Amino acid sequence: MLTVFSTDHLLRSPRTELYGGELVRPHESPQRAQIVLERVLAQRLGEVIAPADFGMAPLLRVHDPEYIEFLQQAWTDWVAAGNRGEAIPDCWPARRMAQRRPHSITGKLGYYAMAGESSISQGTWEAAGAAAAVALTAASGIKNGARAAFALCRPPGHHAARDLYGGYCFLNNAAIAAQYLRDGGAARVAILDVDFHHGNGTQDIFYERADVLYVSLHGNPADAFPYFSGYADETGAGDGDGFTLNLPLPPGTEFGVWQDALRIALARIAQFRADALVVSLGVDTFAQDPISFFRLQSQDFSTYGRMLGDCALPTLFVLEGGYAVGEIGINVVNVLSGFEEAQA
Ligand code: Q9C
Ligand code: ZN
Repeated sequence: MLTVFSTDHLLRSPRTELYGGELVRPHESPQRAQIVLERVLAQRLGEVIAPADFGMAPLLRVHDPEYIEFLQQAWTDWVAAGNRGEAIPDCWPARRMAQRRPHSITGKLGYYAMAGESSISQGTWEAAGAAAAVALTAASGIKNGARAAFALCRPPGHHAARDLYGGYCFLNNAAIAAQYLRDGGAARVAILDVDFHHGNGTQDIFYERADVLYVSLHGNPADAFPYFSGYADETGAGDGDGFTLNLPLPPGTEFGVWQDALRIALARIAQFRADALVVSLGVDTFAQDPISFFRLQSQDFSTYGRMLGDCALPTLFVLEGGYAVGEIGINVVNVLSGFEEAQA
């Protein structure tokens, strides 16, 4: 399987994450991608290539132009305003308040943030742009007939909506890739989100569309981030009614129960008759993940990788979360190797 990787992910290396009332070292760290890359190489998964340049057009198919300008300018504006720490919002357009875009950078942070943990620091925009290019390059492999490709990208993307960042995400890499596949001729694209967290951004981007199916297995939002998205009764709207499927699962969920939900997800994807599958591949479902509450073991990632391979669809894997850094490489590559075993 082809892997696409850019060292430009290193440009996203903030010092802080707002966590438990403290500013801690971020869970979403540069080390994550380096460890996944090492495992890809050690297991000889296949060729590793650098991304091509796709420019801004594919980003603007998914994201709001003013949001992109905000991301490009946020760090510079934050520093110019005299702030000494990293850029963190502290005021949001909550219920019954004006939903307007302020001039002030602090106001803009609140306007565009769906959560407050993800500090913006120097290089965040450049790294997010490189991650989107990684996803697009892997998607172009699928478009050109590859059976599978792996976008080894960070920062992750599935919490980022058309004009929202947060949950460690800035540009929605999987959504940008799915839209690119649609624009390249795939009539129907399915997105399967196996990250522990609900992909509120991806759901929102495609919520009123019947050409991109969004299916997610995740920690019940009543108990888990992002708290305000991912309930089972969110099923799509308008033309997209019935084209979102959320399968929330409770604290302590073991692989057997998770696998039963995956079977439901895969049955819906088969019924949809997708031309291509995009997997939002977060491995924060792992039992030892520091911020999550499912109980998958490393061998379970191989088992479900084989189930994905059995779908026999052109499949793009896009890296999302996974914060047990010691095992992230093993768990990610177990999914990809399981997928390839099923192919064989
Ligand atoms: N107590 C991704 O996996 N904070 N993002 C959770 C838990 C945000 C996760 C706090 C987690 C974001 C891509
Ligand atoms: Zn996650």
